[in-house]
Order: sequence, then C-alpha cells, then structure tokens
Amino acid sequence: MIDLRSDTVTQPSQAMREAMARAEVGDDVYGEDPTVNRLQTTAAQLLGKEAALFVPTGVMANQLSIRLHTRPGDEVIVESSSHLIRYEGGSASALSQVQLSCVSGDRGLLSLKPVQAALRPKDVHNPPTTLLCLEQTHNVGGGTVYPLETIKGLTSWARENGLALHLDGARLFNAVVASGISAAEYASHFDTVCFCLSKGLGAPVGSMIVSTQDNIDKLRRLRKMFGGGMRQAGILAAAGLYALEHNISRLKEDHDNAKNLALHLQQIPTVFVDPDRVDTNIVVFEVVRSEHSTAELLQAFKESGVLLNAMGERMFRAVTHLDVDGADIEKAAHVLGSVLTV
Ligand code: TLP
Repeated sequence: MIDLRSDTVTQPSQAMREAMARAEVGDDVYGEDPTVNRLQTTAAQLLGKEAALFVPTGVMANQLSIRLHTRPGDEVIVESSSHLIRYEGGSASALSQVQLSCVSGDRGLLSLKPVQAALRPKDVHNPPTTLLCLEQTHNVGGGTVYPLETIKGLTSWARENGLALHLDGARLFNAVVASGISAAEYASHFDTVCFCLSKGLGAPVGSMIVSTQDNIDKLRRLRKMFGGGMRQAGILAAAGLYALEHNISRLKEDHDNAKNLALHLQQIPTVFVDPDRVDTNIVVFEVVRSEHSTAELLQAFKESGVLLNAMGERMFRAVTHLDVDGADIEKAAHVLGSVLTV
C-alpha cells in the first residue's frame, strides 16, 4: 500500500528507534528530563527564541498558544480553511471560549486588506480582536508557502493594532526548505510559533512551541492544566532530536516527489491540478468529471493500492513523506491514472 494520506503516517526509522532506546530520561513535570531539556534548547535556538516547550500534539500546541494570548469572549482572526477552524474539533471555543473570525485566503494565504477589514473597532458591542493566527505551510491550501513579505505586512499591521501573533508552523520546515528562508527569520515575526516533529520530520509523537521565557513558563502551567504534562518523555524527545538533526534537508525529496506526482496527475484528462502551485509536499487535486462519489473514488484508489484523503467534494490530497520514494510516486500516479480513466 502506498500511503499518501498524510505525512503523519511515517514510521520511526531503525536509527531513530535506537536513539529513543538510548535516551536518558527523568520526570519532565519536574523539568528533570535531560533529553526533553536538550530538545527544548535545540528548538529554541533553531527558531531564535528564548525558550521552547515540548507538547504531545500540534493541536495542543495551537490550543495552548490561543489560551495564552486570549481571554474568554475575545476574537481570533484565522484563515477560513485553516487547521484551527477545520480540524481541531472546535477546541478554541471549547477550551479558550474565544470566537474565531474567518477570513478567506488565496490557497490559504491571507492578504492584508481583508484581515484589516476583520478587525473590530473598539466598541462595547464588539468582541475584542486580540490574536492573528497564520499557518505555514498551509495544509488545505495545498502546502502553500507564505511569502516573507506577506508575513511582514500582516504581522507589522497586527502589532500596530495590539494583536498577538501565533504561527501554526506544523510544517514550518517544509517552508524553510522550499524558500531557503530560515526558521528563525519566519519565527521573528510571531510571539509564539509551533511546529510538528511528527509530520515530515518523521518522529512518532510531538510538537514544539517556541516563544519568550516568560510565555513558555506560562505555557508550561497551561500544558499541565490541559493534561499534557508528560513524565519520562525523553524517549519521545530523543526521536524529535534525531528528526531535527537528520530529517530537515531531506524534505526537498518530498517536495520533488510531490511536484512529480502533480505533473503526472496533470496528464489525466479528468483531473485538475496546477503543478506550478505545488510549493512543498502536499498535492491537492480535483476530479472534475466522474460518475463516482468521493467515497467511491477513495475506495477504488485503495483497492488498487493507494491511500489518499478527501478534502472536499471530489477534492483529494496526496502528501509525500519519508516513507515514499520516487518509485512509489510513479506507481501511485499510474494507479490513479488507471482508476480515473476507466
Ligand atoms: N494535520 C493532519 C490532520 O489533522 C488534518 C494532517 O494529516 O495534515 N496544524 C496543521 C497545519 C496540521 O496540518 C496539523 C495536522 C496540526 C496542526 C495538528 O497536528 P496533530 O495531528 O499533531 O495534533
């Protein structure tokens, strides 16, 4: 089976497992796990921030950050197809009691004017707008990379208007590799940045939040409150360290594979995809003509050996990652071509 549902499906490599088995551990709720501490220092340095916190998931990283920056009744500006709105189970409203204001982007990327229009004037009727969240790369947008200039424009305007800034950088390192811009440069424009170790970087579990020491101290207390204080987490952190040391630059292979897949898909008459718009490791494509439903097509792909996810009505997502190589991509393209041209 060629599993292109997500880059979350990767298996830890033998070398990563060995690093996990060797990890020195301690009780991280006491701050005594040397491997977690090393991972946190490494992540903070890599992103040019004072401190970092290891958390179990990307959703928790985002939700702790929202909780940090807001009070109940506040409004948070997000892009309308962001992970925060589509795939986090309504947690911002449930856990932080905030309202999300959705602004449409182009392939997930916000531009300044509509964001400015979403800012509520200070008035007793209005929820205070206190936070702007961006997503880099943008998942549903098709792994799109925010140009640095757009980030600068949005974040400097947000700061002038007193908004805090959070970056859902679940796939930040895909943007780093695709653009050649450092993680620290991207991170410098935000108060909190999270990124996932368990996606293209290939670790089994874990995300990081980076910020000031003061914010990380507060987030540490919130993590406990949300039930994310882990004990001998060094076994997991060792995988994260291994991922940061070995699996960043190889993301380029995933990007090349995604582009190649899109070029193949473009040859299928019933598929719409623009390979020029495949920035990183995600290919979103549409089947424009088919008598089959989305679920039937997914099933047909599966029966022929390819797993994909649906993103909407006859919209599909293929994500490349370190457990699929160039030959798998050729095979997957062939399978999708045969299913869709029957
Ligand atoms: N994304 C998953 C699914 O939840 C959709 C995937 O397969 O792509 N931010 C972004 C941008 C993400 O894509 C994800 C996961 C998360 C946050 C949450 O990470 P986890 O799954 O670790 O909670």
